[in-house]
Amino acid sequence: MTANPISTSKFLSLILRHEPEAIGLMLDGQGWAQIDELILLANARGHALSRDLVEQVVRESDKKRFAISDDGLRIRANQGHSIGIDLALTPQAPPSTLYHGTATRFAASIREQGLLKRDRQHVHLSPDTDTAIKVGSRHGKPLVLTIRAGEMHERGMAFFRSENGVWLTDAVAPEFIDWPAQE
Ligand code: HQG
Repeated sequence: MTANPISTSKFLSLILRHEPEAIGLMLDGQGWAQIDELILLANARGHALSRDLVEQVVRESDKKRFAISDDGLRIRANQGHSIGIDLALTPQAPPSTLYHGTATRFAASIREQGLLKRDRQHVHLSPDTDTAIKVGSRHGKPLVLTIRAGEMHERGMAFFRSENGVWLTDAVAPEFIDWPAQE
């Protein structure tokens, strides 16, 4: 049974970003699920979920991973999807510099190919180095790359800012990446 906030957050990430069909849930084109339906379907498959638990996870998520609609009826993941969702974000000008946290083992490949979105819908960029170190540590020894986002934007690349402050773009070519001196 899924009952505590951390396992519930992981379960909601899986369902709302990657595999809604695992419990027979349908998301709309912008990634929203009906909360009542989500709860019913989850419970039917042995994942203890309640309105209170959903609200607690949304409220307490350290990265604001989820949003509840203004009418309180629907929930979606703010970013991180692998399935074809149009978050309907408006392109906006990024700060001149953003950061990407990765692991040292990916360095050679990134030098050659730049940053690719791989299984996700976007390349994820952080507004500060602390966040980038955390993101990179998930994959191994962290490596923080500096991305000249302002320059990319001037050259016509679109940037989006998700509701939880993650910057999203399609790809980052090697020429826009500055490497730390010791890498
Ligand atoms: C790497 C978390 C080799 C890329 C975080 C990363 C984030 C390459 C990995 C969000 C490459 C993909 C996303 C290339 C990229 N060669 N490796 N050409 N291009 N990579 O998990 O950015 O906790 O899909 O550097 O906070 O780590 O889930 O992306 O290391 O916002 O809410 O390929 O997930 O949020 O890994 O993380 P991921 P990410 P949550």
